[in-house]
Amino acid sequence: METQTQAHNFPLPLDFDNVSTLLDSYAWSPTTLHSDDPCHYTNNDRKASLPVIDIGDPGAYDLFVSRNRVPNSAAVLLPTEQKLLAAWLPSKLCGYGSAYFQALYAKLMWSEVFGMTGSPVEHARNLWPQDHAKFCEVMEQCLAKMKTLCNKIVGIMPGSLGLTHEDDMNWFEPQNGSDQTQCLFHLNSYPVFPDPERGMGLAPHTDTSLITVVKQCNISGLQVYQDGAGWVPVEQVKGALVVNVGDLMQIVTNGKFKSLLHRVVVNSTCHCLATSFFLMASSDAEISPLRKLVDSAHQPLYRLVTGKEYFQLKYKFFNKALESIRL
Ligand SMILES: O=C(O)CCC(=O)C(=O)O
Repeated sequence: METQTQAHNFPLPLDFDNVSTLLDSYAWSPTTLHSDDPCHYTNNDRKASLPVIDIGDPGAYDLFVSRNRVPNSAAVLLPTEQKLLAAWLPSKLCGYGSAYFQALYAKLMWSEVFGMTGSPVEHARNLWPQDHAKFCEVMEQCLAKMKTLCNKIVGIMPGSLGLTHEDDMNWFEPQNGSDQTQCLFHLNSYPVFPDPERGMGLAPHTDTSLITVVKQCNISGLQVYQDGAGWVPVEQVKGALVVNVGDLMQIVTNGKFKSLLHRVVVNSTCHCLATSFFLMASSDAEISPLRKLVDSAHQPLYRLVTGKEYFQLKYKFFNKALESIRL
């Protein structure tokens, strides 16, 4: 059985409160960056201007923000020794730790994440033995509401490619009693970093998900990679959540929606708390380009994979996982 001790083999967050000097292991420079990241410095002349979409749900932002502000601060601001009681269990994608791709980069990221799939009770009980009910109640409500919101967004997106619901957009809806999607919720923490030019909150990556909904913090370090422009900060839009396209969406839309290469940089004045909600495929869901997007002029770009197989490929090939299933 997997134990908290085994989980310690995975990179655990540093005791950020007690670091007074910049440790070399956290100091990034262009030469230490992954080859997928050709341009380390931020292009501050540009802002990624995002399309703002009103999905007709006036409560969506408030629901996400007001409900999870309290749990986020309650969880990620605990003392390190307490957080270690709920250290990451890889097979459950739950608990405290660093992003799974930390091991692929030579330098360490200045961030920590409290991850949850389904119920956080087991980990929350370790953190607050007598007092976890409220945290769990709020997080479970939030997970359920976010899943509804994400399904709505995912239902709308193929429509913009000219598909109707009958076409075959219902592939992610429950079939034969089994749910085709699963969710992963991350409470992200990016403490103040002494030298932001050399710090990396989350290294460049694409998400495995269909879509990811991000609630940025006030001074967000979220940046996207744009061909020709390099790393561009994401414009903050008041009252809006950011929706990232993930790898699975690129597969089902046969490359029409592109998975977004992004990263998070740190700053020297503000401890940022952000939240990411990933809508994933369940492990037995079968994922392939939608039939209506494939014809003699548009050959399928990707072979069929199950959710489980793609998660394994992502662990193995990381940002090259899509290429590994290319036909
Ligand atoms: O924390 C953020 O601002 C974004 C997080 C993110 O990109 C991710 O979790 O993949």
